Amino acid sequence: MPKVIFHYFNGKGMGEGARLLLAYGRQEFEDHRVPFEEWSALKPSTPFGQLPVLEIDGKQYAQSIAIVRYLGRKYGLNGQDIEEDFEIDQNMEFVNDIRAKAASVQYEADAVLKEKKHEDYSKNVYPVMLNKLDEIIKKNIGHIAAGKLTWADFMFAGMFNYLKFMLRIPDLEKKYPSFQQVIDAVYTIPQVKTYSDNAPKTEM
Ligand SMILES: N[C@@H](CCC(=O)N[C@@H](CS)C(=O)NCC(=O)O)C(=O)O
Repeated sequence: MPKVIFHYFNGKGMGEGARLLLAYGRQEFEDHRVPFEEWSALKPSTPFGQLPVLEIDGKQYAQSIAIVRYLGRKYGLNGQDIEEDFEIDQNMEFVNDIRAKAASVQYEADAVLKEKKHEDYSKNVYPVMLNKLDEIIKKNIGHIAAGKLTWADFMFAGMFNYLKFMLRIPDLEKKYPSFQQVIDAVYTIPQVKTYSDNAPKTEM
C-alpha cells in the first residue's frame, strides 16, 4: 500500500479535484490541509513553491491539472486514444482560461482597477466564455469532454465554488444547468459522495 499525502490549503480551490479523484480511486490518503501560518515553512520544500502537491511514497507531484490528469489515467478516467485525450486537455485548458481570467480580477491589487476589470469582464468576457462552455458541455452530454466521465469533470466540479466566487455569479449553476450536470455526475458517485460528506466543510 503506497503512502499517499495530499497537501493543500483548507479549501477546495485548485485542490479538490485531486481529492475527489483519490476518493473515486478508493485511495486512502492523508488529507493534509496546511494552515496559512505553517505555509511559509513548507513552501521551499515544494517543487514550485505552491500547492497543491500530491506525495506518493515520498515522491512529489505538483501542478493541479497535471495531478488530476495523472490520477485520471491511473483510474481509467482518461481518453480511449490520443484524440480523446487531446479533447479532454483542450477543454480543460479552456475551463482553466475562465478561472485565470476571473483570478486576474480577484487578485488585482489596485481596488479601483479591480472593479473596473470586473465590470468589463462581466459584460464583455465572461458571458462569451461561459456560453461557450455551456455549448461544450451540452455537446458532451453533461461532461467536459469526450461525451463521458473524465478527470476533467472532477477538476471542474472541485473548483466550481471557487470559480463562481471569483466570477461573482452565486447562481452560476442555475444560469447554466449544464454545469450542474457535470457536478452531479461527479458528486453522486458513491465513494466520492462519502468523501465529500465527511470532508471538512469549506465555502470554496
Ligand atoms: N499552476 C499551479 C498554481 C497553484 C497555485 O496558484 N497555488 C496557490 C493556491 S491556489 C498557492 O500555492 N499559493 C500560495 C503561494 O503561492 O505562496 C497549479 O495549478 O497547481
